[in-house]
Amino acid sequence: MKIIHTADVHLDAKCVRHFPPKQAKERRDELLLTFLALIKTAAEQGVEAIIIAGDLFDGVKVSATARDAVLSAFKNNSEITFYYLCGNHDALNPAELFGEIPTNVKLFGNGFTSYELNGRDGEKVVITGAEAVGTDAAALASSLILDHTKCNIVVLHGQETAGSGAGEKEVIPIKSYRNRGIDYLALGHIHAPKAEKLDARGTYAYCGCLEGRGFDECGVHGYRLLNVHNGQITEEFVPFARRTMWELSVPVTGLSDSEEIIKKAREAGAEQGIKHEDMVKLVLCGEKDVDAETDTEYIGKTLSEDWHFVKVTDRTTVYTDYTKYRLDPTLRGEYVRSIEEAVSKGELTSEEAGKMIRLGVRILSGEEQLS
Ligand SMILES: [Mn+2]
Repeated sequence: MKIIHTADVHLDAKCVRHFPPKQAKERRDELLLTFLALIKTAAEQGVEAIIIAGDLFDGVKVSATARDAVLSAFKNNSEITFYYLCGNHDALNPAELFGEIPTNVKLFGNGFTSYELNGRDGEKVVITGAEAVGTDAAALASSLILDHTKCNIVVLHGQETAGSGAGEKEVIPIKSYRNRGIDYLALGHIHAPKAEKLDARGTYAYCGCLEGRGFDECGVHGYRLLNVHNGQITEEFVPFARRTMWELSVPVTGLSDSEEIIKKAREAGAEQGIKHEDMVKLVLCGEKDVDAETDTEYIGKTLSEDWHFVKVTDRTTVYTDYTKYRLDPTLRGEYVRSIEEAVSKGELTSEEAGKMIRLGVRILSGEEQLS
């Protein structure tokens, strides 16, 4: 029997922190499309259950589009049982949100609730979960009672902790779940995938979010596929996101213009395996010579033909070679020398001086208009 573990889909998340409005809307649509694609894949592969370990929705504002699409997908895939445990972001009660709960959708409450899942191949699993929001984590852990002779999956949503969880909410004291008869602890809340041994018997795992919503969610995203055979669970992480977010650092030290930076960024992207459909935050770093021509807008626009979306962030420091201007008889030389003097007197920091020189030299060379 195959089971999918997903979580942190965050449907209807605004996505505006990292993207302009157009891309944010596109990303919102894609969160929904990928979740629906996951259900389609599950149906095609004969997956019998999908565990949603919290944060299916992002908050109180749920669009009619997302609500209706999710409800239809649940109803149209009656051969799959959905175990939907609400996380801290699922602000709305599912029964109120959907107006009905299809029979193939199982919900959890504040205390542990167990469901028996009988596979078409005769495998049996008990799926037990509790919505930890607002409950003392240590008390919740101690209230778990499982039949050790059965194959047990436990579902929780929260931040793992090495502590006892006493007096804490929305945390999961991992050690309190050891030697409790758990074969697989399906977790949600942390957005990067992770799996570790729980004890001699079981594994605990975060599946991570299904799609990155911004450049703070870089890296591979997908779901975990569980296979139950002879009462034993084996699992694997399956990459599934349609786009990967990347933060790509490009050192520009020694590069003299935008074209050279673009070339270097393309090389770095190819080295990392960035694909055409991916989204990239390009971070220019290192020391930029004050004479170097860098047009971040042009760089971003050019690379947007290589990758789906590119945001350029300039974190370079400016390097000024004052010796080049010592003998420059023009107004530009005069200007740079006056700034050098101000730096030596401590009236300007070298960073401020670099900015002034960069702008001043371009204006004096007629490249920039003083407007
Ligand atoms: Mn969460």
